[in-house]
Amino acid sequence: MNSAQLRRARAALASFAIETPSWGFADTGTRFGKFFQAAAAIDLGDKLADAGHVHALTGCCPTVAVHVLWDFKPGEDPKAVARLARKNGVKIGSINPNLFQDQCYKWGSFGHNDPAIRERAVQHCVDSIAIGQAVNSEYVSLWFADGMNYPGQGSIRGRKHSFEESLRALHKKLGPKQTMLVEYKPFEPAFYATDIADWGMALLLAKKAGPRAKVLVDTGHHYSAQNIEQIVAWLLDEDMLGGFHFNDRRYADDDLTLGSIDPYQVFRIFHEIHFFAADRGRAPKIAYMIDQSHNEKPKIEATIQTVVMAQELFAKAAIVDHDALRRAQAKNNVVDAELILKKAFFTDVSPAIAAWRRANQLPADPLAEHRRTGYARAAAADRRARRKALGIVQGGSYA
Ligand code: PSV
Ligand code: MN
Repeated sequence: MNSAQLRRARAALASFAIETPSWGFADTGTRFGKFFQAAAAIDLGDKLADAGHVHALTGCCPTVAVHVLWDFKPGEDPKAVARLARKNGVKIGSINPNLFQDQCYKWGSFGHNDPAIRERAVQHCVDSIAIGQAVNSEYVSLWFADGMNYPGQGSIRGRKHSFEESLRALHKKLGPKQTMLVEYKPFEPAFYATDIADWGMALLLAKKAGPRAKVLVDTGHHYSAQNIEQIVAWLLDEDMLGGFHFNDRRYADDDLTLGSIDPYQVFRIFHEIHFFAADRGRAPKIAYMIDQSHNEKPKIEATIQTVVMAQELFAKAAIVDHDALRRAQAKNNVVDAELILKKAFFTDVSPAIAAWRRANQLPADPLAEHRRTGYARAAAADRRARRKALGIVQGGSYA
């Protein structure tokens, strides 16, 4: 790396934070089964402790996303949760309402044909907005399992109208500092027609909802050959990119560790963001978040791997030579333009990362340091004993 690259990579690292998901620390799995881990978090206290540990090691994950139904007991004081987060060295980040588990949502939530169910779903989101305000969180992140499994089951246009109406009603309840993120996903659990199936639908709905609604791109929620960075560039240009849920994938929404399959894709996404910032002279405001659940890897290790990979790829994308790229593009010099991206991708940015970690009194190797601390071993012992005391029998051995 030359000194200009070092400077740019350091500046990028200083500006980069990524939110961890509370659910990524707990026992989760596939719809076919779960393989339990002794060190998995049992409750929100454990999740926040794990998130705090990851932040202490990486210096890059100051906030934790929470899922309202999974993390908040009925009647729980959100301010107490915020205090617990602070005690663990983190803050509560995006609030994720849950519109897919209650029995009443069998035929949908915002897209349900019964106005009473739609109202109930909107009310749950209004309650989530209030939680967000109590804990000073900026983002309410909406994902809908709504859709249909069979042709003819319902009116596609009717459901679209219900979404428009409910999202507009919800937008009115946002506080002045809150942003509402609309996530899309082409499949699962609805396989014939998901109501918000792609970025175009999310974009239209967000635009109709109001100025503080933006699109959330979950990298796993795309068809195999889809060009995600193109979607990102378009959303940026429209000032409609609100945030990311990062993960990698091979076939569907499989939540693999970021960059484990295709790090170059993540690099290309970050490149579009840095290139946009260079052209506009301002960095866009984007909520970077992880959305991964790990069934095989130890959860904290997988999270650290993801964070470290995200930092590395963000730094690599920051050193793309934008002037040279613009010149190559102006001359339609395809080979040079491509090589400019490749050169940055293959540059070893570890000197910049090492310097940034040193400057922030962080361990040089967060994963090695995590293993050295014995945190997972201690968590496993503690949580195994607490499960026993609580009478939680999950079967199998807690590896
Ligand atoms: C749905 O697949 C999703 O991506 C949404 O963001 C949910 O909130 C999250 O996964 C739950 O893991
Ligand atoms: Mn997601």
